[in-house]
Amino acid sequence: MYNFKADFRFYFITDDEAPGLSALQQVKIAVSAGATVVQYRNKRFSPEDFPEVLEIRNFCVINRVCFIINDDIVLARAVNADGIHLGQKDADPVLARKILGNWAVIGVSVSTTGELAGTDLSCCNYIGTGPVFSTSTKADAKPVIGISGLAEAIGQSPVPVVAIGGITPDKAPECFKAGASGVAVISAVTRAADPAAAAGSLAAACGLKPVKTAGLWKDEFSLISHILSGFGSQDGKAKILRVGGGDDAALLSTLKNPVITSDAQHEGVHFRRRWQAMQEIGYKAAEIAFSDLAASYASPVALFVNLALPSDVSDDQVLQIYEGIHGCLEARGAVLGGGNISSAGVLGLDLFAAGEANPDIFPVRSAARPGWGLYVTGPLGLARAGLDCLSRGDKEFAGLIRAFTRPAARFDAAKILAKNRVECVMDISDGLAGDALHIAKASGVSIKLDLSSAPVEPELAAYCAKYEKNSQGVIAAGGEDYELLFACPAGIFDAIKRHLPDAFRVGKCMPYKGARIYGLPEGISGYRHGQA
Ligand code: TZP
Ligand code: MG
Repeated sequence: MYNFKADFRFYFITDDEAPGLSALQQVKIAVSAGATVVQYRNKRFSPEDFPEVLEIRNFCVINRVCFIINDDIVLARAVNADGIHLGQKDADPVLARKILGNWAVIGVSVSTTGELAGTDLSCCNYIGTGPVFSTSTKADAKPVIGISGLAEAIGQSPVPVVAIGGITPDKAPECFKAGASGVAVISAVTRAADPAAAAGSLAAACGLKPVKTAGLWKDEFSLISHILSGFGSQDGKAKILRVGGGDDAALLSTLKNPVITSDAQHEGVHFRRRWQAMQEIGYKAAEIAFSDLAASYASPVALFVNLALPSDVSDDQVLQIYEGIHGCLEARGAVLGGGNISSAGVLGLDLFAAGEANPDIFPVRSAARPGWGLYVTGPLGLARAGLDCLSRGDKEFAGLIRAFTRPAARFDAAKILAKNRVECVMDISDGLAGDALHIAKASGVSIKLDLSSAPVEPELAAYCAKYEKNSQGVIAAGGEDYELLFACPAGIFDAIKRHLPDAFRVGKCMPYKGARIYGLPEGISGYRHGQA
């Protein structure tokens, strides 16, 4: 969810009667000036306007501006808008939530405290309150409420308040002083003699600076040549890739015992662009593809990336994704072997990683034996908590958020496990509860989880206290930590622990007893990517 105080400061609404400016032109002016939210408001909407709405939506997405549709839930759904704004006489917010889903921002107009008391705000993320000052833009506007009316509504509203109606750069500071999260404007920009200058003054009054806006990606071939040439020399590339990047296929010269794995990262399932920089999306996709190699004791050699590219991404953003991928490749001593770019509905990365096997040992999930302990290489639950913080717009726990956006594959730990000849290993991507089940099933054993001695990182403890979460539950269900889960005799674990002090015991393997997993904290199953 949004951090409304930061993300909703300058809320621009399109004007369907602005002289000489299309809605798209207005949006470009407002967003370049620094607007943080755009609402498409067109009381005379007709289907011919649809392509323009889509273009506005795409422009907002690539420039990280929240895009909201006025009144029309179906239009909001059709263009995949970030949210909807509803008047008192429009559709029910509960219906909007049902149609647009949990992530949608739902705003409702509430003019007076009387109206506030009579409105069901259970599905609502913010209210728009006004007219604070007199306005001629809305013919059927309610009576002016003034700063005192605004302050009164803010005092009583359970959700953030955006002030609206007759707001100009000189009046905006009073609204913020009264506690408004943002100011919404139409005419102060669209009817100004110089709309760009007016939008600039409004942004300044909101404490915002102009931004350099990005355009949409256009040409696959120029992107590919940038990707192939743009990232300096990859050390050792010539040694690994005899032919690659630009030809029909790559000829790898080094692999004796190839280990191949694939992974996917899709927008809306694994990541959201608002939560992560493009570089982080690329870096994480590559690192977690390599995490499967770490769990197999293999060393990364080459990565192949198929990029699914929707029309709401800019050239620069594509290059930023590859910058992240190359950052990971450099850190892991691997090369980009090739890939493909194709147009698509949603942004996605399908990755194939090739590695060289450890010649002595290849660990599997099916090697656990009754009597062995079940262990992990490091703290669990951090990434899931970080995902939850991102979805709440809570930036307090930077370490947790980092665990979600910048996970590290445990090649260092894999080396120690391999040296100690641990034969049963997997990486934890779906959460301890779900992944322990994979080991139990594959090995034909039952596993009794015991998290009573699991360490709770201080930041995770603070998060659990703040949101009244059971830390053992978060540890058991949390996914995407990419620590290694392994089973071995207790004596071997003692030797490992000397080199991996953060490793700890999470349970034990037993002969099959009728159920695969025992001892799950209450209400815990597995982890679903992208859902906190
Ligand atoms: N709702 C209350 S006042 C208003 C709306 C849509 C119009 C705001 O327009 P302006 O031009 O910023 O006063
Ligand atoms: Mg309306």
